[in-house]
Amino acid sequence: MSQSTLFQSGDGSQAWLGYQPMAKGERCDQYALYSNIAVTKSDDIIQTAINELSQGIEGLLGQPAIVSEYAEGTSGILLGIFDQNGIIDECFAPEVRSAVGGEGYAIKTDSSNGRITIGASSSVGILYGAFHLLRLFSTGCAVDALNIVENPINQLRMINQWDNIDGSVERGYAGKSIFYSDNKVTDNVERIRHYARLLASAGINAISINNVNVHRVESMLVTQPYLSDVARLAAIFRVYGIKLFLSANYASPLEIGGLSTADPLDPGVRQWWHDKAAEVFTAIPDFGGFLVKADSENRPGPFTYGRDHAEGANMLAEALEPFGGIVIWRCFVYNCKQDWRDRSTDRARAAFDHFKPLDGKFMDNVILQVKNGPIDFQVREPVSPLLGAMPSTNQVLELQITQEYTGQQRHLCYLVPQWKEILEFDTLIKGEGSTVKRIADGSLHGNRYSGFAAVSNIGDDTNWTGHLLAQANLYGYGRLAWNPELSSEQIAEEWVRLTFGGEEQLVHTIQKMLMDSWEIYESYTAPLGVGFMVNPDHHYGPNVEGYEYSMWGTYHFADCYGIGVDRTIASGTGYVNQYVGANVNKYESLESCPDELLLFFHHVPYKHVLHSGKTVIQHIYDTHFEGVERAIALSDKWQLLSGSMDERMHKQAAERLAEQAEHAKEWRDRINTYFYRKSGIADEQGREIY
Ligand code: GCV
Repeated sequence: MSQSTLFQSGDGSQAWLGYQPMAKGERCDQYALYSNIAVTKSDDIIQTAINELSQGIEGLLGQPAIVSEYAEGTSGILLGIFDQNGIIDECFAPEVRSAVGGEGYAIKTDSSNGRITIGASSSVGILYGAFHLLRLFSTGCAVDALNIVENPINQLRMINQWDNIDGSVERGYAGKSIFYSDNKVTDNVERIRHYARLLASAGINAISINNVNVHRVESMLVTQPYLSDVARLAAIFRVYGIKLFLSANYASPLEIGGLSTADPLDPGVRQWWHDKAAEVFTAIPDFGGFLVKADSENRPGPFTYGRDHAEGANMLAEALEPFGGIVIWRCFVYNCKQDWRDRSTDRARAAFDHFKPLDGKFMDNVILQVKNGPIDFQVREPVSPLLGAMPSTNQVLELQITQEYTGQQRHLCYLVPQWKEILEFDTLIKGEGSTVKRIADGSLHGNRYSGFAAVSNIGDDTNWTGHLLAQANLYGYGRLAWNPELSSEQIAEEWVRLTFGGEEQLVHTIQKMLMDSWEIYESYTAPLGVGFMVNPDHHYGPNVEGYEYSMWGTYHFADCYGIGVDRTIASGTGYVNQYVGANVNKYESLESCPDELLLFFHHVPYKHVLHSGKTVIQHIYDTHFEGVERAIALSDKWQLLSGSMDERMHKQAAERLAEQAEHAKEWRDRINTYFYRKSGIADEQGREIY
């Protein structure tokens, strides 16, 4: 490999915006034609686009870009908004201009006058167009005949930080918060600005900056002096086209407002929130609104006052409405004080049972945020039946980028393939084609608001995500939220090229490692969709009975005869009935239930034969033995890449992959031993089980 293709200055801190110097040659000469940047009219966001283009061009070509105002005949990259300047309009046919939506853009090369024009109907469209062009440059694409029109498919493309003001991050696996330390908003905003760049470059347009579990000090983010600090952060994100939201504590009127109640129907409470909204919007005129976790896992909410979720959410929505704000209300509501002996309470049923009856009762500026599965971001779950089940209510899909249950960024688990499966799932709610992606993009029900939200996976670790390769999940989330039609392979390849350069062997090795990783992780952890089997509280590492007798409702019911949760209509909790049409029969019947979800829906004997032809017990043994071999192979493949990237980056991932291989053995041995002892059935291949 030539020296110039190496990623030279890498410690992972630049993530996918490294812009390493290109090798001299044809492509480099082609890009050099576009190292002038001309602009017809600027503002803060367009200025951001110019800065990004300048930085990218300088990094890639090794020479500074020249920025100027557009003058007749200027060549290079031309930026402008439609209907403001004839020169921009002339570049694009009227039908192209009208096809570009609020956040979209068009890019066109006119090689006769050496110009690439980025046109949009808004400044943020120009910024997204600039990042698109930089992506093409950084991945070595030809730019001499561009004719691109792009619009985001999803409206809300949001990131949720679970950061606490003491500097910790709930379910954070990459160091401390970049936003807070010692009960203060940080003054060190450079890292936050860089984060905004990363997010915008992947297409993110909204962020909530504090944990949904809002404790006492965080509750005061809506009051001075904290509010001025929040406004400072909002300004950083604003120039990247990202709207700022706060997670709100439902009991704020009581806890920080000096009132004796937080009852949503109480006039004093309503007035308190109205005044609060006015104060926040005075400080941050383009504030997004509140994200709320209420009556969930011991957080306060309207239930305390005998009110339902619609009454609870609408009270906040009314307060925010005059200012254009929205309420994002989470549906992660279930009984977290369950008794394992009570077989009629099923955590999986809870969100649907709580919210479905409220369809049509929420105000227009309320959005319900629904986790992708009915339990909690397991390596394998069915799609939540609540998604799409409330046609008259705005919904967004919630994903988890942080790998709480998928290896905590110590194991490699590229989640984009999992998210793709979720998006392609056909709910059948309005007949065939009622896929989750059409619920998320709003086209199925035509709601006012829709989109994606996801829990971030970053912290103050140098490489942002702890495991270097976990950056692919953050990048992939943004790209998928922008365009769910992109394939997992495409996104992986794009990310690898941007992060490590374009050496083909390296690109294909890392892409393949990413693509295999979800299946590998699943194979040595909880089998066949049953979930959990992790250590309580921190959720890392195997513990088959870690949650089996606790209050959280996450049981597998393994005994000496069999395993799995009977959620059928015929003999179980009836959860299956929350699905629609053929999906009901698919999950209800043992014959048609997919193997990978079998134990989520059915309790079966260990000798039950899967569609694969194996018994459940043999499947457990085989996948756990194979999973370890495959985890070791991941580590070996990475070793072969030593020398083809900066040693620091190589080392970061090498250490994690080695740990994964070791830890996979622990998973294998604990799971296999447990089920061997429970079932008394030996491995057909006589492998070592303790
Ligand atoms: C922020 C799970 C996690 C919690 C998280 C909760 C939620 O229970 O373990 O850390 O709390 O989900 O999504 O609200």
